Amino acid sequence: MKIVIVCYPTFGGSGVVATELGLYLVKKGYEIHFITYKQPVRIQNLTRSLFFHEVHVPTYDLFKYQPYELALSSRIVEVVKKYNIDMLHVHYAIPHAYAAYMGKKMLEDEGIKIPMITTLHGTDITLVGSHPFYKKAVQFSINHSEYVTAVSQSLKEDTERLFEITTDIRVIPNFIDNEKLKFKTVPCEKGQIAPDDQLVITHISNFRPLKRIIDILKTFKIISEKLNVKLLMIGDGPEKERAMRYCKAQSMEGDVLFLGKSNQIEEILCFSDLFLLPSEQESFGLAALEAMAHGVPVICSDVGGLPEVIEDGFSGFLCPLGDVNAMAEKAIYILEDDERHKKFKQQAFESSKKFNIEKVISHYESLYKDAKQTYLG
Ligand code: GMT
Repeated sequence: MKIVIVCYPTFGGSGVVATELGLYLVKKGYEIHFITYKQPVRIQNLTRSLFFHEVHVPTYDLFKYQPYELALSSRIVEVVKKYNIDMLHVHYAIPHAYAAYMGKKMLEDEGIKIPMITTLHGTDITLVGSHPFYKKAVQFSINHSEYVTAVSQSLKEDTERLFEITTDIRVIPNFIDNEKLKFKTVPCEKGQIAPDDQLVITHISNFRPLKRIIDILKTFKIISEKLNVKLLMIGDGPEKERAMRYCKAQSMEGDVLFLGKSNQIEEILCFSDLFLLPSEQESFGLAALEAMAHGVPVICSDVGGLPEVIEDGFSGFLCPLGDVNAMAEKAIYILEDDERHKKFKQQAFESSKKFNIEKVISHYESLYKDAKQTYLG
């Protein structure tokens, strides 16, 4: 089967999920065509069944905003015709679902029928999509997708609450490739990062306000009064500067390392002892699942889809939003006792297996088969 995947090519969760899905499908014999504005970060080599088609947006002075959707729709039409594509799978509704719908309609005009699957990831619904300036167009493109999936039950419910949805939304959670991790021989050394006797607490995100970066620093400060710990802050974004200033003001600079965007997540998670994710909203929390798959317990806020990923008291703890004392208390509880820490690490790993790639992707595959039978005959 030949599938076009439209996604963001960046480090963000939706792009990572789309890329890993495509790579896995290639291994299973599918022909996958990524369409986006840059080669996705997790794709190293293109092959005979793995293609990348760049979307170019010519700039013109008249435009205050360059028309990316237009260029994307045209590229979709071109690729579908050239490679005889069977279906479109778009990740993140804005503007991908809208652009794909336009592509689908243009193709229809030429007598080519193609079904479209839209996967909702979170902020495309909760933060951006439901904004009155976008809502109508987002709702329209969701309702005109042949299939719609959401990465958690919580996101499905949010979508149905915030929009007037006429299409059935199926929940297909995000996934992790435990096998790939098992055979990856990354050196697991703290190196210069921390001495052997120091515990490492990690956070990975895009440092947007909803990640509540200052809560991480406050939580860490309380933990550091009891235990010998270091905090690794991975990623980049608008809150990073403020966070660095906060560390300086609190004299925490020596204990908190800002490592920026990294392609070496596995190397870092390998020696991490705990993961903090105090977000205000999180439809799934892929970063938390990645941590768990590396045997790292997670302390996070009890919001959105996080309770579907983290089992309270087993793979970590869910705490009330903004309650830095509760988060620190749970973190100390896990870290202060070696045996307990080991148990939580093992449990976090066990818990991650629920989201094994093989199992989860079979749901996408059923959808593709169904779409092919129903719409292509
Ligand atoms: O975390 C972000 O803000 C990035 C965003 C994205 O679009 O990549 O993440 C969303 O999609 C991820 C993959 O499905 C989910 O794991 C994240 O929870 C979700 N973020 C939010 O809902 C805030």
